[in-house]
Amino acid sequence: MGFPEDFIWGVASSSYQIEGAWNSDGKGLSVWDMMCRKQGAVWNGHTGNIACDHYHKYKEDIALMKKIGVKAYRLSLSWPRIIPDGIGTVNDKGLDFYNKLIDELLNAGIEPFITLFHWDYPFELYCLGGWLNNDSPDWFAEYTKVVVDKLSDRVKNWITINEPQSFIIEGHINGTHAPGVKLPFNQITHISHNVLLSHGKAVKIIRENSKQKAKIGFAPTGEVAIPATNKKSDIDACKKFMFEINDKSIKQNSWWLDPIYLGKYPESGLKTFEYEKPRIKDGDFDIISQPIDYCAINYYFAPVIKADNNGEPVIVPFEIGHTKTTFGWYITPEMAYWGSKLLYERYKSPILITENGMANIDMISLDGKVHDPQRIDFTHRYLKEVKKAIEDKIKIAGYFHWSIMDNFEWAQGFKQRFGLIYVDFNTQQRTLKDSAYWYKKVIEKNGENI
Ligand code: IFM
Repeated sequence: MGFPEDFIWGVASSSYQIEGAWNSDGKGLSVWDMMCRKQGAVWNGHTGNIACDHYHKYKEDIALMKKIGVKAYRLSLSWPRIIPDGIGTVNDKGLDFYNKLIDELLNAGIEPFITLFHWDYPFELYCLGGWLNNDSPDWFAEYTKVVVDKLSDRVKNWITINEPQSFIIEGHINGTHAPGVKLPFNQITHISHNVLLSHGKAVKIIRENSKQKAKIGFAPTGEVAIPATNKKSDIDACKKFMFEINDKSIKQNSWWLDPIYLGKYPESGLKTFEYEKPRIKDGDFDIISQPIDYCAINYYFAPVIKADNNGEPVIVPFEIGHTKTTFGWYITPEMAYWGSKLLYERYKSPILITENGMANIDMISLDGKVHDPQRIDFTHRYLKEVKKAIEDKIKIAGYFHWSIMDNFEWAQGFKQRFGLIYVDFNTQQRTLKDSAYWYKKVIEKNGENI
């Protein structure tokens, strides 16, 4: 047994990372437009002003996706492109860009998966307090309604929010991502609650307004861990590590997925946060725990965990020389098996791997090609673990490679290349990397060669 016939083989990207056209056709400012203007915020002063110029080159890009044979494309929408002030007047030209893009995808036989929010928050709403403002869930619902009214006749797959941990921790605690602030922890938990309410309200809007039966997910990227051995004690320690919250952090997936799937915050989190808990109103969990269809998850790296003598989790250090990507992230394919297994056991919802990939040293060789054997090996290893999980009866609906093309890697600018397609950022020339041809074969054979 291998990958199911209907396995979704996809690629992913996000609006700010590829679109460019930062001030074209009536687009409003996002917090990332502003962050890029802050001196020293982004490596070498890079900005997403042009990025991959996908706004103008989307047809070419979709033709390349078709050449690779992808079945699905996970894109995100720029909220301020659609509603420049975040709420109120809709920018028809901005919305029309996505309208045309969706048509182009469908004509190419590629299923669109829309992420409503992948970090390019409207700057005008940030000025009103952003996610701290208790109206922010309604703002998100308003934006969702505009999008669903326009696109749901053709789009049936939705991810509400991407990696809340990343944009909250990097953007609101460390200040290294937009909006670049450092807030106290009680405000962080408050933001997290508003983000969860935004998710819940968006799910409701999609269900009530979609012109066809919709499938919806939410994509966190929190702690996933790999047990050091198959001993029960190590596996239990791993679960504790993944789901118990013992430090003041909102990084654990349980902080996000327990409210959605179990209708409550994990007790350990409420206890640890004690005086810094979010203010929970009656009915909030009814909004947050709307049923969803995918437990979406992004996989990059994970620690190995063993149990100490009291059964408590301990991180096992990687041996000297354990392989890393150019980003410095350890390569840990087993997370795709263990993460999927432990999340599936806890939440009993089909897993959708919405991101997985690596930053690599990629360059155009003398023969004009881009040879990236490391990315092929990386992806092969992670997909083997996905296959193993499927063979263990864990429902995994699909896999989206991050990313379809090299792009603006946030505070790292264009330093890190994650794409299956090489982008020359000076000429905007695209070149399919060896990994793209390899992935094409994987898709054609529905993973039989994994
Ligand atoms: O590029 C990012 C993406 O925007 C969110 N997930 C992780 C990727 C690699 O850092």
